Amino acid sequence: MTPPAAGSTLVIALLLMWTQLTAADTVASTASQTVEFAPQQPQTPPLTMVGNDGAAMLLVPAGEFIMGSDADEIVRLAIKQELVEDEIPRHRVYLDAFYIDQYEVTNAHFQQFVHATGYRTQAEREDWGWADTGEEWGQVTGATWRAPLGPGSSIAELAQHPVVQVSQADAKAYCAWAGKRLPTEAEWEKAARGTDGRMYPWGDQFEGTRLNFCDAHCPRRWHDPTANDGYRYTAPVGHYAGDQSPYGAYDMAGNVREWVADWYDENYYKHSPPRNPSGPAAGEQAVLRGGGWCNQWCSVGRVPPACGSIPEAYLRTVTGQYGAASRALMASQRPSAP
Ligand SMILES: [Ca+2]
Ligand SMILES: [Ca+2]
Repeated sequence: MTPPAAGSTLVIALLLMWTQLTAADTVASTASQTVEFAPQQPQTPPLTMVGNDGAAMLLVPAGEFIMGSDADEIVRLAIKQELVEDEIPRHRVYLDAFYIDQYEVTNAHFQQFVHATGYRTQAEREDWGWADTGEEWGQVTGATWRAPLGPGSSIAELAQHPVVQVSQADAKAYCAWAGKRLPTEAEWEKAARGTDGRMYPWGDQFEGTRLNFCDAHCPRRWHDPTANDGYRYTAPVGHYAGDQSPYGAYDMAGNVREWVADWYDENYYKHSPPRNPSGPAAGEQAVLRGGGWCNQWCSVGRVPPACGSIPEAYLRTVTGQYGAASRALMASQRPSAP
């Protein structure tokens, strides 16, 4: 006779346990000293938790969501289709439940990681980073997460701002230290837009007061002179109550762009698997998601290629090594599907 599979054995054991409890309950009710047994209820994962790094995390329940964009959205938003071909079409994707950081990783948390491990970022080892030089980006010697704009700058007043000048490899090292991993692109997109296919974390209409983007303070020629978000570069994480996703994650439209785990393939959305997609098996560039302080939005025109980005929260962007924060995802405590 073929032995039962391990799963079957578990089911049988649980059923036996329930039978014994029921019998014991009956016996107990007739005894002089009553012992009560509460029926076991299915465990519902908590909506929030705190990671090993002390960062707040949010539950994104299992289920389907709408990923990507359709050509009609591109027309409605007056975006050139060739710039967003890589996020077409809209398609349904199922994801298991997961927890994701509520905020971009801060300088304070990254500093904890560095103090604990002695880690040196890629920019520190190579002694340069892409940094703002006034009108454009430039390769600036000495620009690192400790000195985001190069020599003379510091993070002394920026403890609650997102860490920048980190490569995807740096972000992965941070996540490993915190017992987490980077979100997949699909996980990031669901955490940002919820299940209904909206274009921004808050809805379908761009509103320049809801996020840190290239406003009147921004040192780029494509800045929006009519908007004032209060910050020339990064803002403290969670500063904009309006830039909050349906699950409660902040700054997924603005502030800094964020590393995800996936390799980039411009055709991936056209053939990605419908359940838990994890990106192409290999590639040369990694995906960044969301907009940043230097990005303009559809209300004010196009982002030049020098910025390396597309001004929609859900448009897929590719970039080089530096200049983004990471939003870490907890993998080791992934809950069972509710
Ligand atoms: Ca700004
Ligand atoms: Ca962001």
